[in-house]
Order: sequence, then C-alpha cells, then structure tokens
Amino acid sequence: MSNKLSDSWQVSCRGFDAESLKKSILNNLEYRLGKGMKRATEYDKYLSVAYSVIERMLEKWILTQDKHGEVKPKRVYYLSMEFLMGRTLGNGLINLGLYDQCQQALQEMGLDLEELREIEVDAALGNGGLGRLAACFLDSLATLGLPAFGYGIRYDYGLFHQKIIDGRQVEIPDRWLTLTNPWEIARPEYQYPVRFGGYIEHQIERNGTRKSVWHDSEEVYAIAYDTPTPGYDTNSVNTLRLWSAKSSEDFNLQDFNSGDYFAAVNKKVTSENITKVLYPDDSSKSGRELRLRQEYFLVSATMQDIVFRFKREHGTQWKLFSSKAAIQLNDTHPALAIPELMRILVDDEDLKWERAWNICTDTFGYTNHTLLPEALETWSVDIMESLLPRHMEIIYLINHNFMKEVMRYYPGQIDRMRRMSIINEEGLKSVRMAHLAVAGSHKVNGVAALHSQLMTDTIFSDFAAMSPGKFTNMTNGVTPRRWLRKANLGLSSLITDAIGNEWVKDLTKLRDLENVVNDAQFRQQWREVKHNCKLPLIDLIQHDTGIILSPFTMFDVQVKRMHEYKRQLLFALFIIAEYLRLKEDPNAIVTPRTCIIAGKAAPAYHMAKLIILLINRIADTINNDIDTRDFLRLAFVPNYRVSAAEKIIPAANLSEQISTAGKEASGTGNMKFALNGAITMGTLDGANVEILGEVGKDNIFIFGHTAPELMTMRREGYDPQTYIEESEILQRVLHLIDCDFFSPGEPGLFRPILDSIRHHDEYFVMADFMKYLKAQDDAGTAYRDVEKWTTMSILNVARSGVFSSDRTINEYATEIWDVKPVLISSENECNKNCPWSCG
Ligand code: 26W
Repeated sequence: MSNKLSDSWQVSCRGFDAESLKKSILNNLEYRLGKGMKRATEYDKYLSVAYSVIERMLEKWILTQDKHGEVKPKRVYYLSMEFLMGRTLGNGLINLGLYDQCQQALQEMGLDLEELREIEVDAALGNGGLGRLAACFLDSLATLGLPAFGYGIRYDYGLFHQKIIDGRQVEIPDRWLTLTNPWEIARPEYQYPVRFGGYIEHQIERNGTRKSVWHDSEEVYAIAYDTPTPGYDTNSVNTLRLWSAKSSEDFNLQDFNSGDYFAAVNKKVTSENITKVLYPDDSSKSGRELRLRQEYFLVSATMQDIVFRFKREHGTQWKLFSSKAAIQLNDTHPALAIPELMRILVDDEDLKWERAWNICTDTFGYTNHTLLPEALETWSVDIMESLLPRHMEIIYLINHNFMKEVMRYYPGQIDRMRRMSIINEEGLKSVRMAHLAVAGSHKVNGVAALHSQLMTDTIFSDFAAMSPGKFTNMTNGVTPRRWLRKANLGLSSLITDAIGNEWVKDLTKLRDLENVVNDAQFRQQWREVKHNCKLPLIDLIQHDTGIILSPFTMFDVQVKRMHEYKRQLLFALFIIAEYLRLKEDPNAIVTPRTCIIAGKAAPAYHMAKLIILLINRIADTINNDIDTRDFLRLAFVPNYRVSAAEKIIPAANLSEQISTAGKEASGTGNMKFALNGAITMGTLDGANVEILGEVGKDNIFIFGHTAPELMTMRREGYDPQTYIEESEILQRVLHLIDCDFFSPGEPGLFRPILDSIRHHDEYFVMADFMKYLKAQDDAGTAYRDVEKWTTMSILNVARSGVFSSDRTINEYATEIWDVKPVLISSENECNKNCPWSCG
C-alpha cells in the first residue's frame, strides 16, 4: 500500500525520512530529556518520538499562522467546554505522512511504534459525543484548510478513570498532566483577567451617554496553552487554545505575616480551582456555581482573545467583525459568550447597543445536541446576578428587546411571550440558556435530520414559527483519519490496495468498493481483516477483565456513555433471553455471540451504575455456565475512552444503536462502526435514520417504535404491563432478575431496575423488547450466511462516505460560517542549507 502522500507539502528542514526521524528521536532524548537510550524510561522514548513529530508540525503551524496573519481571513472560532482528543502521536504520524518512516526508524533502533503509542495517556477533556465531535471537527477544519481556533478549558483532571470492582463502577481521578504533555505549548503572553462578583455602577457621561462600570470584582487570570491541530496531507495546522486558571494574586503577604497561612493561600487555590476538573455529567445539568464559573471563564478569556486578534488586524472597524469571525457555540455551555461580547463592545468599546447586537447575531451560531429536558441548561437569576451582575443586566435588556420583537410578531400573545422569554418567571426565576443562544444567533442547527425536525417541532417550535430561516440541520460526521485510516490499518490498506488512497481525504470515494464487492479474493481478505481486528481486542479484554473470548463468534457491541435512553438495559435483557433459549434448548440453532458493553456512568447517576452492576453479574453467571458459554459470552470492558474505542470498533460485527426513538440526537459511534464494516442494529433514531438511507434496508437491522408512535403512546398513556403480559419470554427474563438469579445473597439488588421498567418504563424498553428480539434473531441468522454478511459489511463501508466530518464541516462552512480555505503553500523560508538543518 503506497501511502506516499503528495510531496508538495514536504516543507521542512526536518527531514521526513526514517533516517532524519531517527536523528531527531536521539537528539530529543539527549538534548531535550538529557537521557541516553540505556537509562531512558518507556515514557522518555515516547516523549522523544513525540517531540520529533511535533517539531515537524511546528514548522507548518508557523507557516499557517503567518499566512493567516498576512491574509487576515475570516476565521471559525469553535467554543466548547469539551474537546475529547484522545491520543495524538498516531494521529500526528498519519496526518503528517510519517507513520511508515517512523515505524522503520524505531525498528532500526530496536523499538516498536505500536508499544510506544500505548504509553500515551488520552486527553480526556470531554464526556462523550459532544466532546468527541469537537475533536473530529478540528481535524476536518485543518484538513480542509479552513482557518480556525478551537477554544476550551485545560482541565487539570479530565474525565475520571473507571475501575470495575466487584461489578461496580469506581471513579479514579484522571491525573493526565502528571507526566509531560509534549503536544501543548504554554503561551503566557496570551493571558486575560476574568472577573466575578462585584457590582455595577451606572454613570451618565458628560455627553449624556450611559456608562456601566463593573466594580469590586474578584479576578483570576486565564493563561493560554496551545496545541497544534494538523490537517491530513496539507500544510495547514490550526490551533486548539485551552485556558488554565492562574490566581491574580500570588501570596497574600498581609495574611501570611499576620500568621493566617491558610487565608494567605486560600484565595490563590480557590481561584485556580476553576479549571481543576471536568464535570462528568453528559446529560443532566449540574447547576453548580463552579460549573457556571468554568463556563464564564472560558467565554471571557476567549472573547477577549478574539477581540484582541480582530483589533490587531482590523483596528476598530467593527462593521467588519462578523465578516472576520464566525463563532460557533457547541451547545449552550458557552452561550454566555453572547452577553460577554455585548459587554466588551458596549462597555469597553463604546458601541451603541443596537450596533453591538447586530454584530452578535451576525457572528454567533448555536448547535443543539440534545432534547433531554434535564440537559437543557438554566441558571437561577440569583446565582447569575451574584456571580455576573453586568451580564444579568445585559441578559435582561436582550430579553426586553426580544420580547418587544415577539410582541410585534404576535401582538397580545402573552402565553407565547412567556414561553419564549429568556427569563423563566415561573417558580425560581431562571435564565434559559437555550433561549438566549437562539435569540443571539443567526443560525441554530440540530445534529441529525430527525433531531433537527424534532427540535423545531418541540423545544424551539415557537422560535421556528417566528424565524423559520434561522433553523437548519447539520448531520454529524466523524474524521476518517482517526476512525478508519489510523484505528484500522488492516482495513485501510485493503481498501487502498483496491481503490487507491484518495478516500482518506474524500470519503465518498469509498463508493468505488462497490466495484469489487463480488471479488472473491477481496471478500476473503475482508473477512480476514475483521477476524484479525478481534485478536488484539480479545487480549485487551482478557487483560482487563480475565474473560476469555473467541474470535469465531459474532462480536455484538454497544459502547457509549451509560444512560437509560441509550438502553443498555434492553441489550442486557436480550442477552438473558438468549441465555434462557440456550439453557432450554441446547440444540437450538444459534449464532455464537460475544456481547461487549462499555461506558462510563456519571458518578451521581445511580440507575446507570446499577445497570453496570447488573451487566457484570449477568456476565459472571453466563460466562461460567458450561451449558452456554461456548455460544454466548458477555464482557463489560472498563474505562471506555477514545483509545479503547479505536480498538473495539474495528473488531465489531454488529453495532448496537438501540436508543428510544427521539432521544439520541445523532450518535457518532454508529457512523464509526459502519465505517469499519459493522452492521447496525438500530432504532429509527438520530443518524441511524440517515445510515439506513445510505446503506439501504438490506444492509441494516431496524426495529422498534418510531418517535411519532412513541409520542402518541406517551400522550395516550403507555402501560408497560400490557407488553409484559403479551410476552412469555419477557416475563421469564424479568423473573430471573426478580428471583435474584444474578444476585445470589443480595436479594432485591436489582429491584429498582425492575420497578422502573414495570411501572413507568420512561424509555419504552418493554414496548420494543419483542421487536428487538426478532431483529436480533434476524441478525444471528444473517451472520451465519457468511457471504451475505460479507456483502452487507462491504456495502456499509462503501456507503458511509457522507458520514465524514469533512462533509459536515463543508456544510457549516458554506451554510453558517461563510468561510473559505486558505492555501498554505510550501514556499518556506527554511532553505536546505540553514545551519540548523539537523535533519
Ligand atoms: C450540562 C450537562 C451536559 C453536558 C453535555 C448536558 C449535555 C451534554 C451534551 C450535549 C451531551 C452530548 O454529548 N450529546 C451528544 O452529542 C453528540 C454530538 O452531537 C450526539 O451525537 C449525541 O446523540 C448526543 O447525545
């Protein structure tokens, strides 16, 4: 497989050949780490390779930033509280076209690239879908040559590590920065004061204009840490700028001298706590003040930095602002950016309110990622007023003007105004962050066609009625670099041998696989690749859980955050039904299945944690049952994260995407599985609907009630008992749990789960059970038809092209951001005979 990339972009006085790499690695070990190979730790060796890669990134980064400084293009600013980047070394080597050369260099030094890649810790600065989407978007923005910055928080502690002890989740802090992070560069020259608290004084200037002055606020500094985000097969390298909190005052000497040591450091410590840890909830608002401080910390540092860069390039030509900056809000978490920009433009830059507001609405775009009521952020007016007094004033004024507009459209419709108001007057007065984001943006998008439709039919129906043109859909995507080219080297080379390597930059090229779908040799190699992907995963699972699995089984996989709407419970109940079937009829025609589940539960989400325990207890029971264990095994893989996903997804045959219809906004794991040749077992929810549209009904297993059907059932009253009474197998499955078969000696351990599905069953597990059982039976039968399954697998990959995040970003770029690529040519200042060309 020639992954020789176009050499037009080999702009470097750091060679891209194995020899140069070897030199760099040894140089870095010696001159940067002060170690010889003999005493070097494994981490030292990893670091020296990492530094050799980033050196070759930095040159392009400088080229790119200098070019942007020269061209002063319109930039995209992607604001997110989460960036789930995972590991960087492998991705850096792939995007810079250095992978094979590095492997060779290390081999010649007696080292193994695969082993060194395993040493890197994941940058787990995110919870799940939203954070990983942001990471995929950065890869596509750079690969498409679009000038962009990602702005986030440099948490000292990322998402907790999950240990499973006696079947239960235990959270361990993620001390990811204990060892050196070679991929970031501290930028203390970019630091901004962020203020909290205090009070506002309104002054009337001599010229009669009103001036708001923010007094007596406490201050903390935001320090920038930059991570280069290299594109694939291009010179363009964008920036991920993460802010870290630093106390404005070092050491309060008075307190110290007065012997109050604690007070002396307390202020410093508390203020720096802001960026201490990522909130581990991925679908229910914490409502904690520290979370609000984190959100404002991000947006204030970011907006000051964006305005600083604008003024550096365009002075105070504010009319240019929205044509030079497109700011995307990754959900409502950074929505305070709207009142913050208003504060800067009105209070600091003396713009008139209207002018400032028009700049805001022309600049901001808002993406909604969930319809779950508990995930829609609201902050009490009290907490907002005490922490951000000026912003609360500005939000009131924004709402005042917005209500006037609603009144103009719908005179006298008080109810509608109350529904649309940014301020919820009912009960404890609170700020509806989603309403603020919609009012302050020129475009609002959902993340899959069904979700965007449901969004305008439900939570934003009033807004969509008033400003239909504001609402649109941007179906999610995933980067094919990490999720196929890097995660599945075997399948990548098979594909490239068959259709060339253009697919890595243009995923629609995968369609060409349809020309070889009937080629017997190709099909045999296809099956071998999938089989071989299972082997390292089997080793990992045996290492982490002690469970031994067989590659000669169907790998049936569900990996995502634990949540009742994602219905890991439905998968578990199916496994019990399958177990009962095997117990009762040992000669039953079954497809030997390996069920793999993985996912973290938010620490305070007790039902999700109980479901993890149930899954582990089911596994203990069935994996040790000699009657069944050769036909059915279950493993819960601990500590699911990006680097684990890269091992699990390529090994999967069946991809479980079984959420309650209408609840999963899009899903992106579903796309990664299809891209790696797994067949989707799914409901008509989120992007599953579009995967069906692309792969065709013969190449997917769809089951379950649709979103409209469930809406009707909810409205007309849904009684799960009716479904239980209709299904003998369901009764027996529930009975097995009820009689503590999976919790011997802990009677009633899983009662809460049974009560929740027998009485309320909010997520319609009972209503969809029998339909699911049937679909699973069909999948088992299809898997036994090896040729049929091979065709389905190849066609899923061939028809996954649209689920590239490159397609998604191109849609954002044309429909929302109006930004154009900037070509970073290879005319570099560095000429070969520069004294430093130390190869
Ligand atoms: C305030 C707590 C909180 C934190 C994160 C609430 C909600 C979130 C996220 C919006 C949850 C999330 O990750 N949503 C997922 O976003 C993905 C990317 O668009 C979608 O593919 C998933 O369907 C959606 O659940």
